[in-house]
Amino acid sequence: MRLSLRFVLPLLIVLAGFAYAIVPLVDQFTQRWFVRDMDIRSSLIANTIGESLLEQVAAGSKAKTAAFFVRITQDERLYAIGYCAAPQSAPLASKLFPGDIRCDNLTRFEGADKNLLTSASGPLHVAVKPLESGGTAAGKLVLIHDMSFVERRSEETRRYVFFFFAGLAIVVSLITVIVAQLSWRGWVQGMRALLRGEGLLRQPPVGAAQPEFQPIARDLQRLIRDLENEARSRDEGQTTWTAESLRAILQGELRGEDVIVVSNREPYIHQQRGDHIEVQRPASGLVTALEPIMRACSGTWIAHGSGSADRAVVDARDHVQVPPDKPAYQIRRLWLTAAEEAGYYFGFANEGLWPLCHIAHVRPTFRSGDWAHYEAVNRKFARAVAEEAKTDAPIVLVQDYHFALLPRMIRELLPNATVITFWHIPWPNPESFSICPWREQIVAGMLGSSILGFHTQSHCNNFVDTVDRLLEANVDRESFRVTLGGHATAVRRYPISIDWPPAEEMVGKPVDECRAEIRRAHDLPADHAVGIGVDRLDYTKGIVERFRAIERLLELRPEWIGRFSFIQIAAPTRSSIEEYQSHEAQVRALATRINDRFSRAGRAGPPPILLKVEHHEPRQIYEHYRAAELCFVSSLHDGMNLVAKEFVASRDDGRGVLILSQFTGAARELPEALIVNPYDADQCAAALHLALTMPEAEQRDRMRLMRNLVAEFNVYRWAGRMLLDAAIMRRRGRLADGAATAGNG
Ligand code: GDG
Repeated sequence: MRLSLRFVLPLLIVLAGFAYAIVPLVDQFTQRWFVRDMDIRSSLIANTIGESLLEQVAAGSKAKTAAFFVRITQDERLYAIGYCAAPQSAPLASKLFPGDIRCDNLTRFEGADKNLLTSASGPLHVAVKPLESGGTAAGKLVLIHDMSFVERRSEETRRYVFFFFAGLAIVVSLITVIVAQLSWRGWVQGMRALLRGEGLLRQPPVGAAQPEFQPIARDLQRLIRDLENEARSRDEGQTTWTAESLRAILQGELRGEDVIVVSNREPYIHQQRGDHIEVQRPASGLVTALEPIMRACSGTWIAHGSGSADRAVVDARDHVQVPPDKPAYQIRRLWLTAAEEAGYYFGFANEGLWPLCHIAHVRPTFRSGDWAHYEAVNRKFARAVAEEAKTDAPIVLVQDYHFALLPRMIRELLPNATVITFWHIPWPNPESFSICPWREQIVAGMLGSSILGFHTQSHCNNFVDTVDRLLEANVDRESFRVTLGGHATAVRRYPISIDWPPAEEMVGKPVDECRAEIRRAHDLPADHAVGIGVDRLDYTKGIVERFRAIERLLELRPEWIGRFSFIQIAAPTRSSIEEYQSHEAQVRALATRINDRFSRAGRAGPPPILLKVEHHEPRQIYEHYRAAELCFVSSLHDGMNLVAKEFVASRDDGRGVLILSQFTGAARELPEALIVNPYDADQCAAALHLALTMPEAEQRDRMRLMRNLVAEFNVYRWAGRMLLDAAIMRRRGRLADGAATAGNG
């Protein structure tokens, strides 16, 4: 429709122009040309025949003159001829000479524009030419030409001109259509690229580079980015991030769109305990962070059903509503065979990618069989996403290193989905990552995401460097956007956090009660100093280094022997992996050795290390945080570390000291903690002593600053920022699609 209009419109304009302006103009011109022609012709005839005519007139033979006239008027155009010797005389004239031309009215026809006469036989041209003989006037010759041929010629010329203009109009229309098509497509593509943030610079709209547009495109891009940043900071400045504000974003910005989370670990595990079923919350930072978000948005969480009673509680479509006491969203459980779990989860994810991404000096193990399972399980989850999606454009939050291939697979099944992938662990430098045999596939799989998030800017930098090293992708370091095969991924930093304010059930019990109960439960005197550590029993958490630091404290500051104990909550994790088994054995042995050493030191009293290798409920963990003088996080490498933030959140009494490894993402946000190098036992021992002796006022000052930060940068902001960015991206996408649809219409 649009195309035909573009074609027909110029055509109509040209033809109408022809009818109204060109035709009269052409008529006028042709007539003027022919009149001039007739004048010249008449002068020529007069000059040629003038002399012999005068001779015949002088000879007085009227018959000869008539015959002379007949001969001359045989010329098909010369209609009639006449001679006036004087104004009073009658004209000597040929047969068709019009009667209304007389010798006394010849002056009527002597002006340039007065020489036309209309007769019964058509238009006539009258030329009056004075004759001379021997230098004196000798009458006037009247030459009358038939002008009807002018009409015919004019008609012919009009036809030619019409065809010429019609042809011209078609050519003009075609050119208009082609130019319009090209520039519209270019404009649409340019706008799309701009909206994607790639700019016209990276993908010139019509193939060739257009350097003259580059500065404009760059300015435009910058302007859009500035506006977005402004909007962002306005959002951040104004919004207090809570479950409610997150819900408002989901319902407002995202118009209640379909939200699907995919993670390996499920947020609620149903375990068979004898004849009853127990619901367990797993020890996982990821679950801790996502659970409040899912409560807020009521979506679907797809995860591996790993509990012994998981199958018993699901419906026919493998769904179960959670939390059990107050259902707010649903889990879709996926069942894995033992071989799949061994290859995908324990093998490739935890023996390959986990040590690959953490600098903890444990070598990764790569097996092609594990890789095959990893690929197959990722595909299985992709199919589940497609099954669970209620629209063709859901928002899918893909969690962690178990699903590096999933983003691309989802995009293949649901090209319009907005895939937000969050990588909860660090991303190593390109050299380290390159030892993975399937490095390219992993990176390309992740680049199926719309947004790819890491905790810190250095992880983003490492990822972008890795892409640059491994793939032929377009890497824009200014906007941190990577384009692979025409699809763009925004690589962004979203530091994860925790629920704020902490739930009443976590901090409801007064600190004094917590102190008393925890000491009582562990057989510690009421005034005993307590330190706390809470981790999965993972070699990256630096539990061995932590114990060595405690040992060093007791060596350097023996006054703490018998007066200070460190409670280590160590949740069993990945225990079928050999590395984890030997790590657990090492941790247990070290705790025993240190406890033995300082019990033998002669001073009776509680052991310095209380190692609790068992699962705890979040409420119990918070009770421990609130009971302790200090919390020690000594990770050798950690994406963020939520324990540090939880400890801060739990201390509404303003007391307690956080000792935090410099190799955690959290160290960048909590500089008021005592930041340590976990490999430096002396430094850590000094920090322990400092924490145990820190004046209350200093504790409060540090704690206040840290609590302010965690309150402001809570988990709702983490999720809200990602979802807002996704909303902006979807809006841009819709704009670009709208423009493209309009362009194709
Ligand atoms: C990854 C990254 C990143 C601990 N023991 C038990 C238990 N926990 C809870 C803690 C805390 C969480 O587990 C552990 O948090 P981390 O941050 O240390 O997390 P990782 O599991 O290593 O997770 C990490 C995190 O993802 C989030 O992105 O911070 O860097 O490695 O919430 O309280 N919870 C329960 N029982 C326990 O025995 N229920």
